Amino acid sequence: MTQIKPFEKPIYISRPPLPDRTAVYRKIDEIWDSQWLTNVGAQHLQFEKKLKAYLDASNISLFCNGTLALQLACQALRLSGEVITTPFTFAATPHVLYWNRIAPVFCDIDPETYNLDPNLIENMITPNTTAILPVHVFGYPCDTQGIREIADRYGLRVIYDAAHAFGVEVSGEKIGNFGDLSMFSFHATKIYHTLEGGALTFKDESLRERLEFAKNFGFKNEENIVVPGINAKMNEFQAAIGLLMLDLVGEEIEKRKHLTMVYRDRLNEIPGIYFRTERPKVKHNYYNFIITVDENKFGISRDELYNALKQYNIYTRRYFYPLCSQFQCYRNYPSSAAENLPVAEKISKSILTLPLYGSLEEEDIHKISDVIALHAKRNTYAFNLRSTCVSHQDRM
Ligand code: T4K
Repeated sequence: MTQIKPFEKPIYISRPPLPDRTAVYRKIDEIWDSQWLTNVGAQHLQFEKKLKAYLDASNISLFCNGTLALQLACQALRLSGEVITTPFTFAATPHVLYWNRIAPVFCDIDPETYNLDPNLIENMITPNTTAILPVHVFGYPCDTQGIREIADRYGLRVIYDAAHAFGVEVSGEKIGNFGDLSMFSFHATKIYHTLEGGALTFKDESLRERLEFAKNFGFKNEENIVVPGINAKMNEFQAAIGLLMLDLVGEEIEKRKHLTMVYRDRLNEIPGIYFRTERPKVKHNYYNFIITVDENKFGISRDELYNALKQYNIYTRRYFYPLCSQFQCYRNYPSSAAENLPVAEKISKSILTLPLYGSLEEEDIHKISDVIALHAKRNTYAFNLRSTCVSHQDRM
């Protein structure tokens, strides 16, 4: 078998883009001079205004992370009973329901988008259902129209978990403008980040006051504590990084787009490796690069490929495996039964997130693709070598 040398340093699925150090030092000076570190200081106010414009949102509220933002969004909308959501997501999505004493009801997903299948939502609605919580998973937008039609028909609220979807647009509309409310995560692993952080965008102005109380211990003023709120405020350092990162996110998306095209070009010819391409009318953010592995056609299973890549210092992730419906805390829910979620079960067992971030070199993508090709049943490596791998061969 042809030899490929492992990467000298580990290659992770993601690395955060970072602003220039001197710009960060200038921001630290501003914060130090103000001696105002949190509780809605100058950076927070400035960031909120700029982000609102960037997201073209009617209303916005900033948070210390996306999970608490989503948790308080459920409270602001007065959700209770049951909420229909996807099992193919990060743990935070059903957990926020659980923390609100709401039962997550898992609905199967669409095999193309990996998002909630609107045609199946209706079957999951009961008299206790108060909302739908879809996720724009990996930044691919949900069928927002289909979801809205069902929600309208049954008088349900819609909260979008848009943790992955910063910068995405559908038919020219910014992704945060669908449903009653959308949550963005600004965790370090996201395409746009504030170290940790999150935001809610929403149409109904009256939600703003509820959210402000909820994230600041319920304080209306020094003497009036109107709800048993929590501390979910974004601090000045997070807001300052957010301001600097807004100038960089466009470039980061462009770099990831270019690297995505290289992956697609290289992996296209490998049997049993599948990936998704652009959706009509969508401006994508190229947040990450996802493949599915068909063991019969490729030759080895997804898990074998995941382990094989590790030998080359390539650390992929199996987002989202296991499904949330398989977590110990949810697996006994009636909707968690595998027969209820055939598409999600299948995708979860074959999915793999490959490394993708702006500072990754095009050559790195070629080498990762070479390693994948090397493990294919019908070895495409010799073919690839003629076109793109010669430089790796030279370096070996
Ligand atoms: N809804 C959805 C759909 C979500 O995906 C998430 C979060 C949320 C809600 C909640 O939002 P937040 O409350 O987090 O704002 C990561 C993130 O911690 C999590 O934010 C994210 N989703 C999830 C998909 O991924 P882990 O535990 O898998 O990440 P971790 O620490 O293994 O990092 C992945 C790779 O990134 C590492 O191998 C190396 C690299 N990395 C990571 C960090 C933290 C860096 O290079 N630098 C870093 O600082 O959860």
